[in-house]
Amino acid sequence: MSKIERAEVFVASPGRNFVTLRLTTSDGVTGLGDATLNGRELAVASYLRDHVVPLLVDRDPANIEDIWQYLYRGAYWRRGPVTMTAVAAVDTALWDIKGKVAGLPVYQLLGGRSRDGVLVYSHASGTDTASLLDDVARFRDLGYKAIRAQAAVPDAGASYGVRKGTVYEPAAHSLPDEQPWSTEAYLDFAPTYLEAVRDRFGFGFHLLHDVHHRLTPIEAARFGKRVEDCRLFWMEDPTPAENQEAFRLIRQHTTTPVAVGETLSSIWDVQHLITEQLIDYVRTTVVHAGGITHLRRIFDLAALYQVRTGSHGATDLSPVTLAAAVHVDTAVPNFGIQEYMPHVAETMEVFRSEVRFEDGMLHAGDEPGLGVEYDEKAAERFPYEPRYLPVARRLDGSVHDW
Ligand code: KDG
Ligand code: MG
Repeated sequence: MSKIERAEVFVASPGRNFVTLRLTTSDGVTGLGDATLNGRELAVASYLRDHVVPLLVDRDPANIEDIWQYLYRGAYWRRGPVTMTAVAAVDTALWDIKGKVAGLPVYQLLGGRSRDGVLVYSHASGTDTASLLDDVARFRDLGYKAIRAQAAVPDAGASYGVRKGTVYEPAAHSLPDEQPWSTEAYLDFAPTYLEAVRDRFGFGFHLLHDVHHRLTPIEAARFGKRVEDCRLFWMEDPTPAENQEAFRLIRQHTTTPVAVGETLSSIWDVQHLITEQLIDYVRTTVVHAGGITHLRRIFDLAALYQVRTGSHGATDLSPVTLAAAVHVDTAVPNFGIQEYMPHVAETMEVFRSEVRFEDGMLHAGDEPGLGVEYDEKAAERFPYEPRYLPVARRLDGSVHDW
């Protein structure tokens, strides 16, 4: 019987921080898992090194489900982003190993190909409407068939999702950047730039928008109703999702589709959103929702209720997660769309990935496993740097959801 012989946790910052788990079996097969939790990286690294690695050594890497159950139920303290990211890293690495042992790409182990490629959306942004329109034009020229649009709200400081220079990286400071927020200014302005995008470019591509948890349910209902003529593919995270019931109010008022899930880590967190059809797209990801095993379980539940997938894919999810996501997306029947923000060159020096972008779609490649290699020598040139996500404050100084 093959055994897990070694489990190594790498923390490095090639362009941004990533935590990566590498498992090696007694037969010399390696598997990679992403364990990055933006702004809380070392908590997951410690959870893995101090509490999970000692449990893995000598286990049979073939028993993915049993190891998943052991780490989830066996911890007693289960769920939550730190735990589920650590479990995800192990699970993803085990699927990578299983693919390599079988000589098959992971999507084949998940039931094979359901589609030719994986439709992606990327991020256009601007400091005002005119620069947003230029950016949308650029993404259309690059071949994207789906584009998310975000612009800076006048007089409300740094809005979510607006790029400075060539790369959007919100976790840019060694302590949280505090950014002002005005709901009133956003509600007045955001619909106007979404309308300007449709006026200028028409309806021949998918348009998305991320509200990023900033509105109350009734404000979100008003926003969704106001932008119905823009025919958004989705409005994302219109209100925080701790209270799943909150989405019922939004649903009662608008036909704008709703996407939720990037901060949620288990099937229980999305259970009512899915079974009561309060959302249209579930955005849970491999890395933050317990790996391929648990994500597949969420997606299968979603399929019963005509909820489609739309996995989170910002650059704080490493190329290992992106590859794993594209394998899952290739196989599941209820795939909707995949978020895609290309990683910077330093990141791709450390992670060599088979995933390819072509004509608005990502393709997984046919290498056995996930098709990603980690260059630990290259990673040594990029030591970990403490970085936090921003914190939002209303104009009266009180803390708001970022
Ligand atoms: O780490 C936080 C980011 O991944 C998040 O803010 C990005 O909302 C996001 C998105 O939709 O990509
Ligand atoms: Mg988002």
